[in-house]
Amino acid sequence: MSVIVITGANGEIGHSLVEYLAERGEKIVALDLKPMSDELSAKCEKVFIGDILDTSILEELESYDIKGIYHLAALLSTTAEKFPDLAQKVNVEGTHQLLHIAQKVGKRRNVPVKFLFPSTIAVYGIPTLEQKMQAAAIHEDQFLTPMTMYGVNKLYCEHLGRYFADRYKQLSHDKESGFIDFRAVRFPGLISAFTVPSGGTSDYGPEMIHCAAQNKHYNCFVRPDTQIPFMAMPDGVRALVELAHAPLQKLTRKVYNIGAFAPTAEEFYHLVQKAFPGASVAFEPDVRRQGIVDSWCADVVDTAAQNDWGWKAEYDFERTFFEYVVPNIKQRYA
Ligand code: AKB
Repeated sequence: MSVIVITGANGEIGHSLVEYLAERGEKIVALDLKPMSDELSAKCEKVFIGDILDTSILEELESYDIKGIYHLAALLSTTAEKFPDLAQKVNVEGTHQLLHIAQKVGKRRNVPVKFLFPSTIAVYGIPTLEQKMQAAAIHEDQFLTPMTMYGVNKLYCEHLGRYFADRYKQLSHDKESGFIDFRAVRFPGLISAFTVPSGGTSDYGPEMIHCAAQNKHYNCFVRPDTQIPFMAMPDGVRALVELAHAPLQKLTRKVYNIGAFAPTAEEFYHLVQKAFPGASVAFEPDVRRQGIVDSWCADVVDTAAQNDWGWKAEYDFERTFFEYVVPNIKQRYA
């Protein structure tokens, strides 16, 4: 029985991904630091609760016939900035360990393990706001000088994945590379109706929505003119799974931008008001978090993903609010 491993299964993307894959009959082995709900656990063959660096868990993981890994466990940008050394351990060493497992399992089964890696727009670091607005939508190979530990970690892991896939132990006599099929998407800020994000810097968008849905006031920590790309969670999950299923020969790169919509914080606020009339929001920028978001791109060019594996977001900004967020979130906070 071959399984799919999902790390960070209890996180924002993990929740939706477990449900999506379980509905399609996949056997899931989940790992998370925090216990999962009974409902979510019931959708998995096996649940490991513990640290991504726990060697006993990693050894047990390796004994499974793993066909794919979605390695979602990570500290996001704001948390990683507060605890950069921990971020290095979790984000980089955790990925390194998982790549090792994938390589060994791929070699044992003689079938490459698909390794899906959620990277991020935080890998971009644009020096000034003027350059950011001038550049507008950017390609995968521009401005790769991240200004956060999280961005640095993720960019390094993109390279680590490529190295493990193509050149791992390239001077050894035995064949050691070719046992991992590494693929990554650079996620924009994600909006989920079911989970509240924590530790990210794109969190102002979803936080504004979740506060409005609960009739709570929200102090937005960025300026109204702040612009970065966002995406509805169902599109984010679908992107990962569609990339996983894309024929390898069609892929011209290992790491892809994926875009959906790119509103300013003010546009976000206007739509929140339309969806939740009476929403109370004040803009009280936090200089340091603002600096992080200002270094990220205003939007992305995702033509490579469109051309290579047919990527197309199904949810635009309005549809995200009125067909996904509002009906589900109202139920959640009813
Ligand atoms: C964060 O804000 O850290 C994440 C991201 C953009 O990758 N949501």
